[in-house]
Parts: sequence; C-alpha cells; structure tokens
Amino acid sequence: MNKTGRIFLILAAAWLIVLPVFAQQPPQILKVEPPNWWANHTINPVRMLVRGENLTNAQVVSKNVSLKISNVKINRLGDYLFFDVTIAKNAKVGKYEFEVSTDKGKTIVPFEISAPLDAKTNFQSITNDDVIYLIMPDRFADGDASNNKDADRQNPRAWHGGDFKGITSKIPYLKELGITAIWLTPWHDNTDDVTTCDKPWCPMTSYHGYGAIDYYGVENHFGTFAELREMIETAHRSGIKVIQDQVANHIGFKHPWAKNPPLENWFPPFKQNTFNNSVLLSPNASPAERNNSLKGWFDFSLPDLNQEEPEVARYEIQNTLWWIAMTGVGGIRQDTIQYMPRKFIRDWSTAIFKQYPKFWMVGEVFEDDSAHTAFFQGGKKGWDGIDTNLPSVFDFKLWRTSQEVFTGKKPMRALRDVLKYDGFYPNINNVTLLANNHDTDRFMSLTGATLEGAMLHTAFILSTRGIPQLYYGEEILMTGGHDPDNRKDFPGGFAGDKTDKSTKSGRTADEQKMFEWTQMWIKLRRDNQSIRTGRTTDLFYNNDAYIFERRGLFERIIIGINRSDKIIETTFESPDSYIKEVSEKTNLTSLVGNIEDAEFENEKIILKLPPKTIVAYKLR
Ligand SMILES: [Ca+2]
Ligand SMILES: [Ca+2]
Ligand SMILES: [Ca+2]
Repeated sequence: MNKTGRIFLILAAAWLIVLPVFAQQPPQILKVEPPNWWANHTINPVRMLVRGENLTNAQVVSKNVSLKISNVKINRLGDYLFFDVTIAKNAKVGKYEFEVSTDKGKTIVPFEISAPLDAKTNFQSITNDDVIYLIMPDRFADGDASNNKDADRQNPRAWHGGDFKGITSKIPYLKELGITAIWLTPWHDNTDDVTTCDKPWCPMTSYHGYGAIDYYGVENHFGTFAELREMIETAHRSGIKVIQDQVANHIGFKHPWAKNPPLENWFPPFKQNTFNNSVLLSPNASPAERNNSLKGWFDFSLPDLNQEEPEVARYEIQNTLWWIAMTGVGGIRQDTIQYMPRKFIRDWSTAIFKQYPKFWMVGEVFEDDSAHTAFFQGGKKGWDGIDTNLPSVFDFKLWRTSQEVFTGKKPMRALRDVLKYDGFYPNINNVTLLANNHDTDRFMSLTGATLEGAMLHTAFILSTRGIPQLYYGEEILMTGGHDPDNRKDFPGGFAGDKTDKSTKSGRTADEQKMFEWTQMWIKLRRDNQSIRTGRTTDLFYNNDAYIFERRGLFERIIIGINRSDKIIETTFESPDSYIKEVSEKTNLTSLVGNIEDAEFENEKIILKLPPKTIVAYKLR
C-alpha cells in the first residue's frame, strides 16, 4: 500500500467512528421561510425552505388536513429541506405545525396562515400622479434611541440611529412638502458587524441596507416589524404610499447562505462582475462576456444569487409577494435589476401582477443610455423574445443631462436631445425620473451649482414626462459629494441637532425659497393632468432656453426655461392651429411667471422669458 492508500484508510476509519455520532442526532429546525402564508393566494402551493440539521432522509407530515405536503427535497448535506404546502381554500387563519422526523427523532416546523391586509387602504400602486421622495432610514430621523446599537454620527459609514419611528414623526413634513410616495432604501435585516479592511472605505457598516442577512427580517436598527407597519399606516392615512427597496440580485456575505448555501448551484460561479454592462443590451455580445456581467458576483462581499436555479427564483418571487402582503406597500424598487436574467425579471413581474394586477415596480438600470434603460421596461419584447413586464425603470440619462445643463456644462438643447429618444420606451409616462439619489453627488455639491440652477433642475424634473423622484434634503439645499457624503443626516431629525430644517423657523432664507419652490412645482404637477400624463411637444430650443408644451386631455401647458442672466425673447410657430383661440387671450392663465410676458399674434407665440427662471402658461 502506498502513502496515499494508507491516508485514505485512516480517513475512512475515522469517518466510520464519527458518522454514527452525527447520524444519531435528532433533526433540528433553525429557520423557516416563509414563516406564514395566506389562503386563496395566487401562489399555492407555497414552497418552503427550512434550514436545520440532521435532515437527511427526513419525512415531513402536515398535522392538519387544510395543509398538504408534497415534493420534499433535502440537500446533500442534510441541512436544508424544501417542500410544497398546498393550502386549502377554507384553511383557517392561525398557527399550524409540520412534523419532521428521521429514525433518530422528530421535531416541529411552525407555520401560520395569516389574515390578508385590507385591500382598500393597502397595495395602492404608484402611478403617474405620484411624486416619490427617497429616504435612507438611517439618515432621516431618529425616533427611538433604544435601537441605536453602536451608532456613531461622527463616522459617515457607521449607523447613525435613524429609524421607522423617526420617519413616522416626519410624515407631516412630507405631507407639507406635497410628495405622495416615499421610497426607503432596504429594510431587510443586515449584519450589525463592522467590516474592517485595508481600503479607504473601512471600517464600514451595513447602514445602507444592501446586504441582506435575512430576507424575512427587519433591520433591528430601524425598529420592529410592528413599527414598520405603524409607519406605513401613518403614511397611508396622510395619502402617502410606501415603496420597498428589494435586492434580489445579491445578499450580504454574513448571510448564512454565504457559508452554507442550500444547493450547490445557489450562487453563480464565483467571478467578479465585469460591469461591462453594454453586453447586457447587445444581441451581438458573446455568451461568455454576457455571463461575466450577469453571473459574476456584484462584489466579493455581496454574493450574487443564481436565479437560473428554479428554487432560487421561486424563493425570491415568494419573498417579494410575502413583503407586499405583510406590509401593504404600493410599489417595489428592485436594485441592480439588469444583473439578473431577463427571464427572471419577467417571471417575477408576472407573479406580482397575478396577485396584484395594478402593482408598480421600478428597476434600477444605472445607465446613461436611453436605449439601454428602455430595453428593460416592460410592454414590448426585446431581441431575446422577452418582455420583462416591468412597469418602470429609472431615467438616468435625463437626470444626468439635467444636472449638466443646470450647472452650465451642457447647452439647454441637450435636454431636448435626450427627450428625442422617448420613443424607445414602451411607456414613457411610467418612466421614473430621479432628481438625484443616494449613489450620486447632491446637486449643491456639483461644480457650477447655484441656487437658481438647483431650482431650475427641480422644476424641470417636476414638469417633464415620467414619475418624478426627489432625494431627501435637496428641497432644503443639502450638500454632499461622493457616497457617503451625499448621505448626511437630515438636520433636525436627530437629538442634539442645532436646527430643525423640517420647520420654517429652522431654515435659512435660501433654504425656505427652495422648499417653497419645490412645494409649488409639486402642487402644479399634482393639479394639472397635462403635466403628469400629457404629451410633450418641443416648441423652441437653443443654448440657453427650452420651451415645450405638455398637452393633456383638458388643458395645454407651455413651459419655458431660461437659464441665462438675460431676457430671452422668442417668436415661434404654434404646434397647431389652436393659437387662433389663444390669440384672443380668453382662456390663458399664468401658473408661474407674468402673464404680460406671453403674447400671441398671427398664429405665432411671442414669449419673453425672464432670466434664470422657468415659466408656465396654461390654456384650457
Ligand atoms: Ca434609532
Ligand atoms: Ca441588523
Ligand atoms: Ca446576478
């Protein structure tokens, strides 16, 4: 016998001694996902994923006739158990049990059938009528010091203590501003551990929420599940919908799956995402290149999940439906959606619509390219034969261009040159147009930023097509460069803050001007259907001015922007013969600006645009 043979024999003998010790242990249950479900749900049977120990050869039995078990599957190591639960139509709300047994013993999997939330006050989908406001829960308001574990407001990458109770206390402020929906960055439970490394961004924490360790858990720093529901119900009572941020593409590295995945193919083969995103759009990309972006991990610390494994896809689709049913949210923002297979996006969207036919989801496709983002919006099949069914995507191209235009880096006509691609989108009015977000520098910290520029940028975002999305604090001119500087605490939300910018007395004159301006343009949009869902017609554009019409069913609104410090007087043809009616000036009103600055004669419009402002004229 050679050396290898002897080692093999010793190992085999050792295994024979150790194996019976393990096999003698009774089964144990550590985690049950989902912990509950609903009778008469479109997902029936529901697929269970149970993490435990000593589950090899386990039998699973339902102890109640209303719930039936089938398709039991146990992974190779005997620490994960999958099975279907078929729920009878008349299954009663309450607690249930499944018995898991091996020849070494038995244990119980707890389960529950829940009562559905009231559909009249919950699941109110986001529409073109909404204005969204993005909040980072850790950075907005601290309503409960008892959950501030290891909070350190001096460290921009530490937890700061913001929470659900804090947001609840600021609902009156949000209502005063006029927004109708809040999007919160993820509230999935993330690790409380501090990450250390030799990079400049360490030590860091998961205050941002993008590395889930429990897809069915709420972040303890933000509060309890009951406090989340209280926040959502308070928002709903004020006419404010809530959007949940979900991250199906990847998990945090402290998630139990990272060390011990339920199946061998739970993660795609480890390879760092190349972020060569154009291969996700191009029909000509080589499969190898596409796989590097689609199947590579988002980051070493954020393992991607393999949605091509049906158990992963099933788990994630159920998880989304569970959160909607449990919380009553009106929309979902799906993170880094382009790094998941388009077939999965389609199946995910389709399953949501089956249960909530009018639901709304927006996908983050962070690209400066209209054709690329449009490819991911649902409503039309792509070259791959897939219609993602996804209602909305963010318009990063128009956002960036607006920032560049209103900080003087590009001519005004650049806005029109982005909008000319609107036809690429299957549903342009359902595109989400961000004014800014938590991954980008705040407007007031951009080179060339001025108060007037910020005002024009905000007004443009709120008057053009799409669903506008604002970022917390821009309405009070908060500054901040690269992440995490752009995620500073909202002044006044935290104990010991010198001023409270959510009250008029806490704001400077400029901050108050910006607040009232934002408020006014939100109201203008809310009051006029043509701005929310009308058609855009370009009327005039040059280096410093852009004039366009938003035409709805009941009114037409002409919007004119002049970014220069001189009056711009321009005469242009009307888009059609309606100018004849207007020339009588009967039904013309000014929404913003002086009525005397607009003249109509001989089927022509003469507009005097005052410097550094935006005007709006309405024709009924
Ligand atoms: Ca707190
Ligand atoms: Ca946590
Ligand atoms: Ca992926």
